[in-house]
Amino acid sequence: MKKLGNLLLSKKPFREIVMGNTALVRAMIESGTEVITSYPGSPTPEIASSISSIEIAKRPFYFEFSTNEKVAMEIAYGAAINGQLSAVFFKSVGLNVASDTFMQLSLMNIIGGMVVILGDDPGLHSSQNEQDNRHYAKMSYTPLLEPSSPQEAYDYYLEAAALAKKKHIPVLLRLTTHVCHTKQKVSFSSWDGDAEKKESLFHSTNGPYIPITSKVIPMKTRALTNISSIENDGIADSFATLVNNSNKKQGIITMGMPFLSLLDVLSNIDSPPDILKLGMTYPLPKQKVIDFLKDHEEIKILEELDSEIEQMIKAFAFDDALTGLKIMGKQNIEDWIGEYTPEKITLMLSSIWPEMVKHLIPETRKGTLKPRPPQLCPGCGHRSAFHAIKKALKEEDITVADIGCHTLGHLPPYNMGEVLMCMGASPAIASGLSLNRGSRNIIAFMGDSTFYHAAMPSVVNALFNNHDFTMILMENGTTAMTGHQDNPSSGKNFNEPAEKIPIRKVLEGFGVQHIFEIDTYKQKELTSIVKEAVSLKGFSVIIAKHPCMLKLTRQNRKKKSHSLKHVEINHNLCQMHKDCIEDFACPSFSISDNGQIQVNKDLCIGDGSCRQTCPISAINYPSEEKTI
Ligand SMILES: Cc1ncc(C[n+]2csc(CCOP(=O)(O)OP(=O)(O)O)c2C)c(N)n1
Repeated sequence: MKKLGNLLLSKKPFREIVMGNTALVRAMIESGTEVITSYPGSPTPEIASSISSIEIAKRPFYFEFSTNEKVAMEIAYGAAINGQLSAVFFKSVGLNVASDTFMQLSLMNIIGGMVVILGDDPGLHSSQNEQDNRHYAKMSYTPLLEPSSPQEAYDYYLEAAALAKKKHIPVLLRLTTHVCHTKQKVSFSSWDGDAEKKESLFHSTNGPYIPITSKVIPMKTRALTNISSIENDGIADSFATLVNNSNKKQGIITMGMPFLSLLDVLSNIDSPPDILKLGMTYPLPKQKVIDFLKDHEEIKILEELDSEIEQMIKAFAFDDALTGLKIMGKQNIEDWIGEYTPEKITLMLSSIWPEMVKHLIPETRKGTLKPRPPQLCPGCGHRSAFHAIKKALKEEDITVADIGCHTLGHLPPYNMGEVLMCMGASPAIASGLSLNRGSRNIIAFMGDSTFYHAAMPSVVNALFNNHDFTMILMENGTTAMTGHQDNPSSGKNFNEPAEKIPIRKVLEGFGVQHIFEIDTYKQKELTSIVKEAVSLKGFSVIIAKHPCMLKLTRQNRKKKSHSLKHVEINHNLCQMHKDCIEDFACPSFSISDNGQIQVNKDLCIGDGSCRQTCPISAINYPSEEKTI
């Protein structure tokens, strides 16, 4: 990692195989970005991992993981109106959280410039929806760049930063999962390494910064004027590339990852269609698009997710009264869903131009890899919690999940969490459910990062409006789902040790009357605490804590003295109740060919949380094995 850090700080130009997320960090350094903020979410956390490879004292910028995306964006904005070039990055749905702030950004005179990096997730590799954030660009009058490769992620960041600085605006840089995670040999430029320390430049007269009713119209006019100048002054044009220019009949307009898939598909075709590859997709390079339309008889638009570009292009054709031209965008529901892989593009093209691609229709991929369903890790405290909580609840009780590793509790055999929405939503949804709960108990689950991210207002609301349910706060001291980023209950931030903000004290400060706290490995006690909590009138909270065992095991493995324990089944005792497999469901257990329960030593971390689940204590550590 240190090697990567040194490379990222190299003053000389270099070429290196890196993923898109890492290429961005070098671009941040070269462009003189001074403040970078984020909240973790796939596919972007590796931007932070790359940052962490640079020694703190040598980082030419400030970086923090903030408590949520809105806070992250506001910090970046604050820095940018003080003259510092800033960037904020997060996953697709992060923009929903940040949108209340984001929608005003283009109204302000952001003197330092600001780049908003989005990790959209077509194909839902790790998200709760497949939202297409390009809508936000149009909605907020913010220019939008869409790189298709790590090289372009780097190039476009530099362009985005330059544009943001020049026009004092926010610029959106939208990457998708594969652009973030693909590796490519990227050519980087030099860096002079002399980040000049600027003075604090904020002054209210630099504004406008106050979007109150009477002042917004000129601010909006300025935002629209900026967009119009980017469209008309050749800036959007400079990101458009014509690939092939020899097919007067068929043309394809595309961008981002679909462009790369398309190149794959067309590599074997003798007379491929012309391609107009767009880099800026809002505003569109209008004249270039119109010229391309005029030059062809049939146009296919290939864009993942929604029909953003298609609608704009069809409007251009209409306004320009282009006739005799066929523009083909989305043709069926599948076209709106998932990544545009080479296979998908081949199928799409074969339905419109069968002659062209008939020899390319791929064989349906045979499933050679066994699907690996998501599951809680061996030793996960959440598993112990769900196992214990289930014992305390009645069949008709209602459990509301939240976002995090603990979401996996909805899977069998736990079936804990029958409703899920977005980060921090469970307490308020539980409040709504509790309004007519009858004799049913309502339980909301919550992770610690999520508590600080978006749940506190609904916890306060539960108290304010006297809602009647139990929240189980699964505290593992980290943001586990996205790769163990620190959060306010971790006792450190990205850069240094930080005062741990104890959830219990926060809840006490809010005035929660019924707070229980227990280690989730104490399953019996947890079961009785849940029974007690749900029997109480009003809002109660159980802090069900246990450190994230994946994180802990990794840390321990680095220690030389560490030796890994495993549990074993005492086959003399085992009566095949199978609670360890069927109820507790630790992936370390399975049935062997001879019909006995076996422990997979590659998976077992020896935590022993399973031992209490066996009714006849047949799970032991080797040294304590009992015989009948
Ligand atoms: C608005 C938003 N931002 C980020 C994410 C990505 N994300 C998924 S789970 C999660 C955090 C989970 O951490 P925590 O609540 O502590 O639960 P744990 O995974 O540790 O159990 C995040 C940040 C998201 N889904 N939505």
